[in-house]
Amino acid sequence: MGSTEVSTTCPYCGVGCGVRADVAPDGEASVRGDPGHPANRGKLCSKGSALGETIGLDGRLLHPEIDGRRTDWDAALDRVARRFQDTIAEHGPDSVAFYISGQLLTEDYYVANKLMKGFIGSANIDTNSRLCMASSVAGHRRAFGEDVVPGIYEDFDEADLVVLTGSNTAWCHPVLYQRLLAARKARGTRIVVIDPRRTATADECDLHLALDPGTDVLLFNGLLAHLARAGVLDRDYIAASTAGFDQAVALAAADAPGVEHVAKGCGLAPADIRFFYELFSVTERVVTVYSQGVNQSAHGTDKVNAIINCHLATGRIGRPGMGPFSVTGQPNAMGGREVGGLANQLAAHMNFDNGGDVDRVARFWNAPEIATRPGLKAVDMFRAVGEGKVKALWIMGTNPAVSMPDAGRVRGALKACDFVVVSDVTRTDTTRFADVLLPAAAWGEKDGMVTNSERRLSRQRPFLAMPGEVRPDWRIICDVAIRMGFGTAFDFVNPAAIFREHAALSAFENKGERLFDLGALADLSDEDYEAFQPRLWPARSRRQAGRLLGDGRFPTPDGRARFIAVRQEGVALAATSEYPLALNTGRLRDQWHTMTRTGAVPRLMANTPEPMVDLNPHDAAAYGLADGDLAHLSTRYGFSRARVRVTEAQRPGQAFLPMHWSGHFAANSGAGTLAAPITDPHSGQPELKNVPLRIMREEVAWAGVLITRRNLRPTGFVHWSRHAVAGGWVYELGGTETPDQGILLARGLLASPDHLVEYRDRKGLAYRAAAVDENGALAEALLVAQPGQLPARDWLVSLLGSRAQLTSADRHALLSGRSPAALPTTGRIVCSCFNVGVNQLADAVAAGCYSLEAIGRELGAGTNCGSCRSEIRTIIDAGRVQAAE
Ligand SMILES: Nc1nc2c(c(=O)[nH]1)N[C@H]1C(S)=C(S)[C@@H](COP(=O)(O)OP(=O)(O)OC[C@H]3O[C@@H](n4cnc5c(=O)[nH]c(N)nc54)[C@H](O)[C@@H]3O)O[C@H]1N2
Ligand SMILES: Nc1nc2c(c(=O)[nH]1)N[C@H]1C(S)=C(S)[C@@H](COP(=O)(O)OP(=O)(O)OC[C@H]3O[C@@H](n4cnc5c(=O)[nH]c(N)nc54)[C@H](O)[C@@H]3O)O[C@H]1N2
Ligand code: SF4
Ligand SMILES: [Mo]
Repeated sequence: MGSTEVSTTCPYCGVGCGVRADVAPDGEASVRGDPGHPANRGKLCSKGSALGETIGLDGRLLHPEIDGRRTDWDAALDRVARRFQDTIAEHGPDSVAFYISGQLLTEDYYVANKLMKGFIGSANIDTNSRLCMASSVAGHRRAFGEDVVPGIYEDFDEADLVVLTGSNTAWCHPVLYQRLLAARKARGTRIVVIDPRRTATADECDLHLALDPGTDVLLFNGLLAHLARAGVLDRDYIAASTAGFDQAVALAAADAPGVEHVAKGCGLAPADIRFFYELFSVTERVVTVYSQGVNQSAHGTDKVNAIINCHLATGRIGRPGMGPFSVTGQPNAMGGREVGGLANQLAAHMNFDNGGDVDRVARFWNAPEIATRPGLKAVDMFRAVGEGKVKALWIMGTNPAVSMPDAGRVRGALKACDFVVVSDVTRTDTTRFADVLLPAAAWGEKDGMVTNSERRLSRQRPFLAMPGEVRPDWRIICDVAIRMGFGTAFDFVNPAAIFREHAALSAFENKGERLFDLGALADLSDEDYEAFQPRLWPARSRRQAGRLLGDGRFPTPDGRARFIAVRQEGVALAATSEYPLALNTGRLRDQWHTMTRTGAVPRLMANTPEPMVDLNPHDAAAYGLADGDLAHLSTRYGFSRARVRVTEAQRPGQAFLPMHWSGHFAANSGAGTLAAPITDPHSGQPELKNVPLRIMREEVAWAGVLITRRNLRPTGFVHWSRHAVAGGWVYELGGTETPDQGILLARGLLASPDHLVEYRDRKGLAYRAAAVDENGALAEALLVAQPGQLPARDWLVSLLGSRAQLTSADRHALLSGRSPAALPTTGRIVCSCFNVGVNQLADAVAAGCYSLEAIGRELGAGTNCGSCRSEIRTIIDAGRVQAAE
């Protein structure tokens, strides 16, 4: 392919930014924000801007494998089809399952769903959206009758109050967050952040409510009761458009009898709650944005409905600048919900429990064997795999060995399962369990549709040739379906053909009962599909859609929305003396999930190169932990290790661990291993934000660092973690053995222990070694010392990147453990768009740059995606304090 620019969509978060990608004739790819895309108008965040650095073929799966050995596609597809057929013949359709992903494109998702529900005849297909959006889906269905997000991004521009609850928007939906900050600048939008942690999002707000974990229902019940008491209700709207108000408000008032009661239950100051309730009361244009702090909860669905209740009571839904707004996580979380990829949905917003839907879909698909009841939801599905009830499992585009709660048990289940198929683009902790491994086409190679948080359909278009033998997911699924004998239903020639059928199904016998309707797109030609411009659904006609539900009519049988009476329940698992802390897990600014793509990009690893657990100073002191110590974390499900970061952002009694680290990046630093498989009764979504935790110091006796060009997976170490740097990798090592033994163990990682310059101190407590390549440039270096005694290594890392021939001064320095010259170290990277480190920032502040603008002018930092601005502000504040002392 040439060097023409291709318009496509970012494969990360649900903001769904448009991307222009360009491959130069020399193969170098570059990306920039698409100024014509309505979701981002040209902007990208740190992850989006680094997309060009993620498309290398390092580590890509290029050929199918059976039992770990390379094979050809025919053999692999035959094996998958035959094993699924045999298992179904012997044990019935419910003995097989698919576990898929919100990162698949709509067409992939559609054929996977059609194959399992329509033709295999089981609904055992669930997706990682179960861990992500299921509570929002259930809450929307309870309140609105259908899984509908009423708002659009313009509501962020037009609101006067934006409540961000359980959403670290600044890091997780950065471009949308910057859009909100721009609106705040222009019109003074008030922002309230509700999050137990003081996140980067809470840095810029009028009020931060650091509520106790899991107490959102009480807070919003209190709000509903307050709205009723204060007479801030839209009585006409409640009468004309809703049902169930009296019961809901009665229960809310009983649950939250007054502000003092709410304050106590949520661990908040009464004045702060009053301020929030007052702001909500007097502001008509309110958007309440929510995400995983709401969804990933044992009471997530109730949280969603407690929020929606307040919007229904004030009639603030679907009008400019108003509404509840569940932001989606993955690039195609919304598309997956459209096709019905969850085990308890059927297809195209049709359901098992809705009379006539099963028959309707069966006729449309010509699928008499269609499933007639819901299948297993993710947590139950893996339990059934472990119990041997599900005997053949196909995993596509997700890494459950890392991301599922109780991940240790999930790995055990995968190991025990008779037949596991994995479609992925790279090796992961999950692919280790694959009997058949299928190499999928990746972003940049794939072709299809995705839908973002505001229901906007956008195209992902290829701009790279497919490497090796990879194939797109839809093709792989259809090829298996054909081999299973379902040929005529899966003889699609391209994604456009699948999309047309998906659109036609959404419009099939739909006289307005289902808002999800793409009827106007059912006859798109291949050329129209190719040229498709981003547009919102519904697409019943050619006219562009906008907000939904603003007319006060809802897709329920009587056209009314439902208030849901909810009460605050206790936490799913209470702290005990053995597990006294509450562990919260979630995301970092620059990483994507299990790091299969972002983990290989040095500038995205630079901000937080190691797995860190955040602790309040009070708890750190109580457990004898200091900043930088290695901690041993355990819950009743498993254990992990991470380095302690002491921070006031964390409230006493709570800890936060990022969800990102897998076995590819650390020995044992997973969050999934610690998380509880306890689920919300309505949505089946697991509680991933609160599990009782014990934390202890890990008594390491030695620490090491290996700086190397090689991509290794160390074994036998108590702890290791690694991060990508220019030219290679840095491995942090540590153990409880004596330093002597530690040195022996660490030396085993060196490529050629015989061609080294080495130094060992006489007491055997410190060791330094380096190996050079045939050109005299540094190939690897190993430093071992007692904990806290490791020499600085920035200069060695830069030597690895520069590939310059070592001077004799360098060699001397290597052995003395001191940098040859006072090297200006950038320090830990804060701004990953411009690669600006904490030391440079501190220097600039010392030189008088006291504002974000001044820093931006001086260093560029913070002027692109903006997601580092809160951290820069902290550095400015610290610098000013120092200057004043
Ligand atoms: N950088 C980055 N961005 C991403 C992703 C990524 O991996 N990296 N992933 C994408 C995906 S799939 C998703 S789902 C989204 C998730 O986006 P977010 O939901 O914004 O991210 P999280 O960090 O999971 O959790 C959000 C916040 O919920 C808070 N929280 C925990 N418990 C409670 C509670 O009881 N009540 C309230 N009100 N808040 C609570 C946490 O402290 C956390 O700050 O991000 C998307 N964007
Ligand atoms: N403790 C804890 N656990 C969590 C969460 C949390 O907050 N805390 N959040 C949960 C949430 S919201 C989510 S969304 C999940 C995410 O968890 P996962 O879905 O497990 O995370 P990813 O790392 O994004 O996995 C995607 C996989 O798909 C592969 N892939 C990429 N593109 C393609 C493609 O085109 N085709 C195929 N076949 N494969 C592809 C990638 O290489 C990668 O292995 O984690 C959940 N788990
Ligand atoms: S905000 Fe960032 S990660 Fe999300 S779609 Fe836009 S560029 Fe991609
Ligand atoms: Mo997610």
